[in-house]
Amino acid sequence: MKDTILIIGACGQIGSELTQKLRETYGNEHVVASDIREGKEDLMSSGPFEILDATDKEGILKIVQKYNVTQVYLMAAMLSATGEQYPQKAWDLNMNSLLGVLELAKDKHIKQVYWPSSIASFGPTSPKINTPQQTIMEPTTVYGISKLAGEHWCNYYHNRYGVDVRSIRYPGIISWKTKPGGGTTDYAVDIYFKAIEEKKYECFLTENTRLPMMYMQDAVNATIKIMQADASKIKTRTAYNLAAISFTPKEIAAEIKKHIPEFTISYKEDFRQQIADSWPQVIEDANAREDWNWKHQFDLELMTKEMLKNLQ
Ligand code: AKB
Repeated sequence: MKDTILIIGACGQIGSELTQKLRETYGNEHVVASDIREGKEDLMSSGPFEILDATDKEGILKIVQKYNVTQVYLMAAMLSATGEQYPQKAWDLNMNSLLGVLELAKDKHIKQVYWPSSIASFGPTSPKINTPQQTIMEPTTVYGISKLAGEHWCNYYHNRYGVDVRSIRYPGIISWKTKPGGGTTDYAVDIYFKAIEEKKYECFLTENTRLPMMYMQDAVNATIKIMQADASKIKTRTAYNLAAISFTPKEIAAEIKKHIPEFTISYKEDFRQQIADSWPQVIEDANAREDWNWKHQFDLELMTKEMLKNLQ
């Protein structure tokens, strides 16, 4: 029997592009998109769409039964910057949604779960350069705490109940179709929009703040690849480090300037600087490359060309 997939949080930055790619791969009717509110027309009309609160376990079960869902991609989350404004809400959304889906998998309503973790699960005491898969992890944001706790819940449900749950620690994701909301790495998306619209950008991080990043196409490919891998290849059941590019605001601005010479950048740091300073600068991801053959395609140069071409 062909898999039927449910995406929770399908209207978000990653969810929307993941839905599109999964529909291309598995067929529109086999990919059910859901979100707490309506999204873009093409996402809602190209296949089944349901309004769903990610923390409503019974609501999820109803949809799982209605469509005979076998796999769930749980993409709904409150990100790092918004999480610091609403710590309780961030914990509630990020944790209760995951625990509900893991319970449904434990009770055999679904066969496979994807849940994203993040570089935010590391903290200021983790090594900043070539941050290994296993190292000190003492996150200081509520988002990071929820991601680290979530990773261990995934590992627990796998070890104790045999749940097939898979996860990646995403870096900042850069895309042009749907803007991210409430993250610390969002500047690396906004900068392209502003470069086209206004030829200038005021950055909320300082010029030399280096963070791990990735182009959306690579992130979506990695997500589908880890889910399609044979279960025997998935040796890490917390979450895999995943790396592509690391750059600073100054470096991305210099790359944009090659295409838009009049572009200028200025810097005015805010509370997000402290969050960025607590995260790794460059991630080491040998395990993902070895275990399930992960490879990235986009570097800063290629990504910048794609972003500007599509936004123009
Ligand atoms: C954020 O900035 O909060 C996210 C992330 C790195 O998980 N993009």
